Amino acid sequence: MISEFDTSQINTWCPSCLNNIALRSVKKSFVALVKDGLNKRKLTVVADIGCAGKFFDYLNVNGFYGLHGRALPTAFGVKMANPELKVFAFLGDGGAYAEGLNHLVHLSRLNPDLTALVFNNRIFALTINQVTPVTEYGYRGSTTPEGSADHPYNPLSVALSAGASFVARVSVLNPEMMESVIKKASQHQGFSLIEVLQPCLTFRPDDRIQLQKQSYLINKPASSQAAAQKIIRSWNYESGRIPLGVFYQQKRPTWEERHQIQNWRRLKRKIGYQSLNQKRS
Ligand SMILES: Cc1ncc(C[n+]2csc(CCOP(=O)(O)OP(=O)(O)O)c2C)c(N)n1
Ligand SMILES: [Mg+2]
Repeated sequence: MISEFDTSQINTWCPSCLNNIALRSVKKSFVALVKDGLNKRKLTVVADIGCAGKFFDYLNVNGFYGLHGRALPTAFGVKMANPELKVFAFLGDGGAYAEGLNHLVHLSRLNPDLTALVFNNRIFALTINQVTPVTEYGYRGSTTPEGSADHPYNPLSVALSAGASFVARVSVLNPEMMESVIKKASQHQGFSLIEVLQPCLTFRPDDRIQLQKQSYLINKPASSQAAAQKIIRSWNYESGRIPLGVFYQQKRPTWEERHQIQNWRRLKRKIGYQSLNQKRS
């Protein structure tokens, strides 16, 4: 039952925010994971700061609020400390693609077994409508009244180049697909990146229509990294058709496997803090 993941927190998203649809998909995916045998206590959410971070407020699971832009290294630390946890990071496009871009690159490269859900509304929404690195040229936001003078970059392409082993894009307007991709990502052994297109109805209401008109589903993941780059780069975050689906999935050793983290955790270290202090004095 999805109500087992409800909390008593007051919902402070804007009325009718499409994140509410996504929240339902997330809860349904969590129900399915528990049904498949995952201990609910092992489900762990690490949240960034922003509207996207608030998912954690409305999910009755263990977790941690990171600093803005730092949900990914925090999630990685949680996983390192206890590899038995099933870790999901919730962050926005600002947190993932601006402040936290370096972490996205390194987690893609290092491949720890955790899932990142990046809610992309193409603005810093909670701080009221500033451009992020995936906002299009010409966008009039609160700090760009004359229109943004900069073009976006393609973060999924960067993540793939850095070695991401699972790269997908879904839309909050297609909750069944979102649910199924979350399931696939959580079954994937390694770092899975899901970009969730989430039109902000308050500041960018036209995005909803654009997403409806311009998005299309791809059939299956690309068979090579080069083919995945081609499909990912077919949308430049400004104009044109928007592909949705799992673009790339590759089995390769996780960070935990390569570092034999199970053995590592059993090591008993004698650090000798006292002698360190003596040397200093
Ligand atoms: C280090 C730091 N920088 C800036 C902020 C201010 N801040 C809080 S939420 C936010 C916007 C977040 O945007 P995004 O990550 O895209 O999430 P959204 O609100 O759009 O879901 C910002 C800039 C902060 N809290 N901490
Ligand atoms: Mg945002």
